Parts: sequence; structure tokens; C-alpha cells
Amino acid sequence: MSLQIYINGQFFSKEDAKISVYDHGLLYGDGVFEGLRAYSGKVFRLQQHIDRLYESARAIMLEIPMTMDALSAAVNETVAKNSLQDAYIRLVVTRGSGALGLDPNKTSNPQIIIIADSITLYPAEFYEKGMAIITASTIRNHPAALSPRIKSLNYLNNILAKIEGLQAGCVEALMLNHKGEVAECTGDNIFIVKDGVLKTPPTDAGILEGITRNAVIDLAREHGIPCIETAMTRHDVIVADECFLTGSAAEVIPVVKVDSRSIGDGQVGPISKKLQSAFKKMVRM
Ligand code: PXG
Repeated sequence: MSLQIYINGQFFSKEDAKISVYDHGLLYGDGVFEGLRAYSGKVFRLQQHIDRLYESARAIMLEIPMTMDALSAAVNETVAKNSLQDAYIRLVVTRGSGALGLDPNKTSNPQIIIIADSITLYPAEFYEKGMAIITASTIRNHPAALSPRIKSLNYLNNILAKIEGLQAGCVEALMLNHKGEVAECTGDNIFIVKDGVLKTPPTDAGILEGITRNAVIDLAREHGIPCIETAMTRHDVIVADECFLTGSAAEVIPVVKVDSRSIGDGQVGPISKKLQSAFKKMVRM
């Protein structure tokens, strides 16, 4: 059976799952989304993803025509329907189709789409040996233009930064904010370790408040690793002892090089390793 995709309460096979070309999600990137994971058939931190989705929607004045509980149930149903154990889930809410023109009042029917598919992770070698990133010249969205806390269907600035990374042979790229501080990577949050202290940019640095990021902060506290949310610059990353990224897709992935410079001794550090395995354990419980 081909993949079953949820659209507005109905399931369609992958080939038949279609949305109007008049949808403002397509025409203007007018919509919000979430990227979630399921492990052993159970969605990781589902409620937090649902909360963030509704916050994103509220921020763009998009009313999701479904209760949070009903949407959570639909996510679980989509995973179960496709008999997936470990899955990547894309939850999308668009403004819906309407007249050509920006006016969201001229749209009706927001579209709710849930895709649950298998996940392609980064190569295993990156998790063991760490990966290299570059600093992109494309900055993260200015918070006064479009808050990076909104997971909107407008990902172009991150895509441009991702292209910069790929052209430099890196799968992730570090993005600075409008003040020149470290924000995050194109689809992952960033942590550094300096003198035994774990540090990550605060939400007001213009980042998406990652669910994996928050899980790692919880794990650090549980393991007695001091952790602070603090503004940091590229300099702090360059002189860090350790660095890693977090995200629903990437989980916890060590970074050993930035802009061709080794971080610390260029090896995956002990705190990165500890949190990487603690996270693995957490999601598989
Ligand atoms: N920053 C940005 C800009 C993101 O898009 C994260 C951080 C990490 O957040 P979570 O909540 O996932 O820990 C994201 C999340 C994909 C994909 O398909 C992207 C994300 C998540 C899942 C899949 O590239 N981005």
C-alpha cells in the first residue's frame, strides 16, 4: 500500500494527495508547519509541537479549524495508518485557497496536511566523528520582519544559507542574527561547551525555540551539566571546547569544524557524547 497522507480529515494515497494551486501556502508561503519524529510508533513531545504550531498560527493570525486534541489524534492516526515505527512527520497548515492577491481574508478553508514518512538521517559518520559547518553570510530573519520563532512556510533565508553551506561542502550552516550574534543553523539549534559549561543562544537571539534544544537543556540539568542561555558570537564558537547541533531530524550531532577551523582538539568532546547518548536513551524510552 502506498503512503497514506492526511488532508483535512481524509486519507489519500501519496499520488492522489493534492492541494490547490491557488493555495496561499504555495502562492505566498502563507502557512505554518512542524517537523516531528516518532520513535517505536510514539511521537516525541507531540504536545510541545502542537503548542508551537498553534503559537505560530496565532502569530500569523491563522485560525486552525481543529482543536489541539483532535490534531494530536490525527498525527497519531497518520503514523499508525502507515504502520511506521520510526518516522519523520511533517504537519502543515496553509491559509487555504483563495483569490490571487495577498489578502488572507479572501481565502477560506485552511488546509491541514500530515505526512508521515521514513526518515533519512545524516551519514552515521557525522554522528561519530562530528561534522564541519560554515558561517553563512545570509543572516536569520530580522525578528521585526518575521519572527524566527514562527515556524512559517517562508524558509527562504534558511534555504539560501543552506545553499551557501552546500556550496562549501557542508550540510549545515551557521546563521548569525541581525546583531551579528550566533542564532542557529538552517534547521538546527546550536550549543557550545566552554570550560565545562553548556551554552546556547537565548530565544531572543532570533531563533526557533527547538523542541530538541529544550529536551537537551532538560538532560543537561538532569546530568548536572551547567547550562546557560546566553548571547554568543562566532568568536565563541571558534574558541569553544565542543559544539553540537540539535533538531528533530538531526537529533544531537557534533560539530568539529567551523569555517575550516577545528573546534577544540577537532574530536567529538565528552559532554557532546554524553548528551548524544542521553538523548538517544530519552527518545527510545
Ligand atoms: N531551527 C530551525 C530554523 C528549524 O527549522 C530547529 C531549529 C530545531 O527545532 P526542533 O524543534 O526540531 O528541535 C528547526 C527544526 C527538515 C526539518 O525537514 C527541519 C526541522 C525539523 C525537522 C525537519 O529539514 N527544523
